[in-house]
Parts: sequence; C-alpha cells; structure tokens
Amino acid sequence: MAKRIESTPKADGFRMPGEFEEQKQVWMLWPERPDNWRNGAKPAQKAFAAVAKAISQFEPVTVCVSPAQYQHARYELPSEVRVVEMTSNDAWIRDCGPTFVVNDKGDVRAIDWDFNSWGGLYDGLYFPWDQDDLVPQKVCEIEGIDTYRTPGFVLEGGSIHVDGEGTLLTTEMCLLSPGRNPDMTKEEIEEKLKEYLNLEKVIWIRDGIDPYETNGHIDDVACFIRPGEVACIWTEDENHPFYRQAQDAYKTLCEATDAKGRKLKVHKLCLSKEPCYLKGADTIECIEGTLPREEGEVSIASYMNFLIVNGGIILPQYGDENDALAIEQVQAMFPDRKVVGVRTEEIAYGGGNIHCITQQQPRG
Ligand code: KQY
Repeated sequence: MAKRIESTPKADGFRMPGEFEEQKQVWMLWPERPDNWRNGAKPAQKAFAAVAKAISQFEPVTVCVSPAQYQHARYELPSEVRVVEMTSNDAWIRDCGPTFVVNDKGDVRAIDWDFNSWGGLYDGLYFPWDQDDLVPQKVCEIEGIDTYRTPGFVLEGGSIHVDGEGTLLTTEMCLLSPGRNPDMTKEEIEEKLKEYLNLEKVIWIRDGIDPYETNGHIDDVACFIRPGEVACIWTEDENHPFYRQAQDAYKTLCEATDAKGRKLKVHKLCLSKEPCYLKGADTIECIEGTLPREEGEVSIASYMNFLIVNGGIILPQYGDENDALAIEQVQAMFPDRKVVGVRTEEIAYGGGNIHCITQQQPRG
C-alpha cells in the first residue's frame, strides 16, 4: 500500500527531476465532459488517442478512464497503451495529478498537492473538483508510491518547470492569483516550493498567456530543455495576442541566472502565425459552475506545450503556417530526440495541450 509521508521531500533528500531526465511512463486521463469538450468530447478523444499513440513509440503510457468510457477508450487506444479505470472530473493530469520526486538511490515518491480547479470558488473553471483531487492518490496506489501532502497549499503541475538542479520557473500571474493561496506571501510560496521540490532558486516570469483559464501557467510560455538552457515563446508581430507576454518572458529569462549561478541560454520558439479560434462552441454544453465558452474566442495554442519523453518530443501542431518552423526549432533544441508532431486543435479548444494532459513518472 502507498503510504502518506509526514516530512518533506527536501528533508528526505528527494528532488523533482527535470522532464528531460529518464522516465518510466506517462499518465493521461480520458476526456468526456460535454461542458468542456465540443461535440460530446468525441473529437478530443481522437486527439488524446493520437497523443497517447505518439508517446507510446518511446515509452509506456497509462490512460485512466471513467467506468462509462472504459470500453470506448480501450477501443480507441492502441493495444500497447494500458487503460485503467479511474474517476476524475476532467482530463488535465498535469495539473491535478501527482508531481513525482526522486532521490539519489533511485527511489520515487510523489507530492499530492491540493487541487482546486484553477482558482476554487474565486475563479475556478468547474465545480466540483473532488475526483480530480483524488487522482494523485489513486495513481500512487496503483504504482505503490508513497506520497507527501500539502494540506491547504494549492498548486498545479502546469504552473511549474524545474531543471532538476535546484531551479524552478513559474509565473506571478498564476502562483500569486487570489484563487490559489491568497493568505501566503510570495516569499512564503517560494519557501514551500523550495521545501517540496528541493530548490534553491525560483525564477518568476510576470505573466502567462491565458489569464482566464489557468491564470497563466508557465507550460505555455517557457520550459527547461536541459540544465542551463530554456525555451521561450517568441514573436516579433506586435499584433499577435501574446506579443507582450512573449517579449517580457524572453527578457526576464535572458537576465536570469539559475541556482548554480549560470546565465541561462534562451532558445526562441515561435508562436502560431494565426491565433487558434474556437469553432463549434454551440456544441459545448453550458452548465452552472463551468466557465462558458464563446464562438471565436482565442484558444491557447502554444507550441511550448510539448512533452519531453525518452528519446522524443511530442509537439502540438495546429494546421498553422508556423507548424513546420516549430518542428524545426524544437528539433534544433533537442538534436538527440525525435520530434513527433500531433494535431491538437481539439485539445486547445478545451483549454490546454499535450503538456497539460500528460504527467511523466520518472524512472528513478
Ligand atoms: O492546464 C491546463 N491548460 C488546463 C486548463 C483547463 C481548462 C478547462 N476548460
């Protein structure tokens, strides 16, 4: 049985590894809620299946599915993908799932943060979120992994990126948002992150690009590609909706040093030429408690929301003029990994992308 541990990862010599470190498998949840996904989630399910298939070329994938969708998901997913029954409120395991930590002996543990649907009753995206909040416990029971809890401290995995060597990237827009930990100061939040993820330095970028959904998760803006090197969204088109945020993040990263005192090497990653506009909003059910969606609203379509896997990169593609450029730029950042593009507009319409719907478990 997976145990609850009362100390902290730092006290026990555990740290969060970089995503580029060796992984055991990737976890996903299966989308189905008709008030978030258009057309009863059927197109999104095809996109999730394509993402799972792409990852499974490189390493094992487990997809967690509600009892109602179990047989359908089993049919849609390739046989090499493991399908297990699990209830959740939606399909964003990056955010509601466990954050894994490792020690030098190769042991793996997990942090089970409080999850409140990106802002709780202040500006959260749906209610309730109780089943999402149980996902880390269920994943860790399946894997026999002991967990740390952070009662009263809210965090989503998409709001952080680490280099595995003591540095974390995040945004003020998200971590200081009133719906997360309103009674904590920026310094107290930093201390909590340092204690649980075993860090010495937090690099704060001011804004993310989706103030109304995740309150600006870092995983649409920047990430570590290896220690000392980051990728950052970039556009020179002043009319692009994310121009200011991209310029601002790039400048912050160029001026930053990491926990080891290194000046960061910053790689530019293009944005899509055309914003991705939501189509078919009339097929998304409106219900009280869920943020309503409007036809033509800008969906957050960032190439940055890729997933690093063993030997590969799974990169969003939108049918945009810049798709090929994004593949080229990411391939140049990761010469030893194969970049696989997957069309993911359907995931963007739901509010996220490949990184948001996956959670890597380190090999340890
Ligand atoms: O990490 C994410 N991008 C999750 C967004 C949730 C959107 C729900 N509509």
